[in-house]
Amino acid sequence: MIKIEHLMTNGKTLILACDQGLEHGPADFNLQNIDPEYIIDIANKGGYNGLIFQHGLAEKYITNYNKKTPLIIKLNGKTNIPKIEPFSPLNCSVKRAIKLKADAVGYTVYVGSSCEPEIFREFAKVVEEAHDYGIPVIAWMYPRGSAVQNELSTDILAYAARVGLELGADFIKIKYNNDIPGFKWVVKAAGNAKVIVAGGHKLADEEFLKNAKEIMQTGAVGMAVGRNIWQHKTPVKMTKTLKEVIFENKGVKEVLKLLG
Ligand code: FBP
Repeated sequence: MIKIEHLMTNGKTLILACDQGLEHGPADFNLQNIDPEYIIDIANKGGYNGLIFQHGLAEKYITNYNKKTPLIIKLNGKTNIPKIEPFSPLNCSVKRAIKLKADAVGYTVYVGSSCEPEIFREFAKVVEEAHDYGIPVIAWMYPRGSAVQNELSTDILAYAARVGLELGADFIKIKYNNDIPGFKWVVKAAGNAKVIVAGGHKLADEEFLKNAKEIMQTGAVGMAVGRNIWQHKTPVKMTKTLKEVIFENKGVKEVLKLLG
C-alpha cells in the first residue's frame, strides 16, 4: 500500500489547486492571484494538505523556505484553445517531479475520449513509476469527449471513478453532480481509492459551502479547490470556514457567521 497520510488530516483532506493558468489561461486570474507567490501564501496560511502546481511553477516558485505545504505536481495538462477530442499530454516525468520535491503527482484521465487508449498508456506509466518511488497518484477522473453525453450523470461519474480505482489511482479527483445518493454510488465505485471533489467555477459563499457539506455526506474524503478560494476576496478566511465544514462537520449556517 502506498502511504497517503501525509496528504490528510484525520482521514480528511483539503487541497489547493492552481493549474488553471495552463487549463484556462490567465482569464481566471486578476492582478493579485496571477502571482504564484500569492497562491503559495494562501496554501501555507490556510494549512492546506496539498498544493497543486505544474512543474514550471514548482521549479520557479517553490523554495526550501516557502515549502510548508505538501507539493502535488500535475504531470499533464492542456489549454482550452483547440476544439479537439480531449487529451492532456504528459509534460513532466515522475522523476523530475521527485527532483522538484513533489510529495504526490497528479494526472488527468479523460474517460470516454477517443484518445483513451493513449491516455491509459501514459497513466499506467505514471502509476507504475510513482508507486516505485512510493508516492501517491491523484487522478483527475473527468468523463469528456464527443461520446460522453452528460459529463455529470451519476452513471458516467461512477464509471470514471471505477476506472481510476482499476488503473491504480490512490486519490480520485472528480466533479460533484449535486445528487447526494448518486454521488454516494460514485464514492462506492471508487472503492479503496479516496474521492476528493473539485471546486468548479466561483460560486456565492453559501452555495459553495452547501456543496461542500453535501460532498462530505457522500463519503468523499475532502476537496481540491482552486477558484472558489483564490478568487475569493478573503481566501484565508474562506479556507478556515471551509475547513470547519470538512474537518469539523459544522453546518453551513453556523460557519457562514464566521465569514461575516
Ligand atoms: P477549480 O476548483 O478551480 O474548479 O479547480 C479544479 C480543477 O480540476 C483544476 O485542477 C483544473 O485546472 C480545472 O479544474 C479543470 O477544469 P475543467 O477541465 O472543467 O476546465
